Amino acid sequence: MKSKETKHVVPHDFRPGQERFRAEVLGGLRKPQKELPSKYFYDEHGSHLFERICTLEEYYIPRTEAAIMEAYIKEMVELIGARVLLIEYGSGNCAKVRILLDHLRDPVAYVPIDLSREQLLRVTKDLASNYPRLEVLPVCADYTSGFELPMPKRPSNRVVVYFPGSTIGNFDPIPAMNFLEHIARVCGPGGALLIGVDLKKDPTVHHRAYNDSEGVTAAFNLNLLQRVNRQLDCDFQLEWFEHYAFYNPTEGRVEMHIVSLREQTVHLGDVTIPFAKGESIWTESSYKFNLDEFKQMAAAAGLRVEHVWTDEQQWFSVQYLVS
Ligand code: AVI
Repeated sequence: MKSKETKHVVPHDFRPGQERFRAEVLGGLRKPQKELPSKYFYDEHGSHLFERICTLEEYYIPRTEAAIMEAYIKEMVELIGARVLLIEYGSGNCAKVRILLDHLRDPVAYVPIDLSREQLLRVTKDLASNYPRLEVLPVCADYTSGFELPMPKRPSNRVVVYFPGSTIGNFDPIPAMNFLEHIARVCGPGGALLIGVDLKKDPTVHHRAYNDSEGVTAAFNLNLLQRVNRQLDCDFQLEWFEHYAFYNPTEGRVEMHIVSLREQTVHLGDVTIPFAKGESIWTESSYKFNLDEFKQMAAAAGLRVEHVWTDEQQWFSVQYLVS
């Protein structure tokens, strides 16, 4: 008979297949402003690079969010209450959720949702041994598309979605609002969302965060082309492309692009993709908010901001929203 741990680490698998990956890459590269979806950054190597970004001095988000969580965890778990079903979108290495798991009162189950199956398998195994009473129900999926949530064995008092790291900033405004609406539906009446939201600040701070001195963000960005080469029979020549990131104050977002350093042609299977010198592929947007902007977007999605915690400099916020 299989051990309890072995049973826990088999994720429900709803990963987008190779066909969808190819269709989305081709669709993006055929647009007048070429683009690639940022969700594809996170293959094994990309996830590893992202973990390194999270340790960089310039990338203030993880440490600022962690400090807010540590300072106010008691207030947070008080609001969340006992016996909740906790769902995390884009759980990554599941490092951030541990502070919640350490303090929540008798959580019924934890559902980490992520695209990286390897990472999910690894962290789910660790969680099962660190939190033996907790039912861990991993789901391997693109959380922006529809999939079924697993049912925990025990009934819960409330469904709480945890969405840290300001990943909401990687959605454009309308999709962000739609996604919050989707979360409100998942939580149901009486449910809640605990979300990390990056705030607008001095643009030079934004700029440094996405142009680090060690070039890790550049490697993270360019790894997307390497992934496309590896998985889709493509021939991007990495030395002829360059990372480019800047803060766009009109739109309130950091834009990451990959710029072609010369006129060139790339082949994806039998499809030819021409690049002019200086032409870019837009790979990511990271929207930054002020508290009122976020409140309004949440309200349009049917969520009410019940509490906001910030750091002293007001660089980042953790917010508790109820449906
Ligand atoms: C995951 N996401 C919130 C990060 C961000 O800041 O937009 C991804 C990232 N891109 C470059 N550095 C970090």
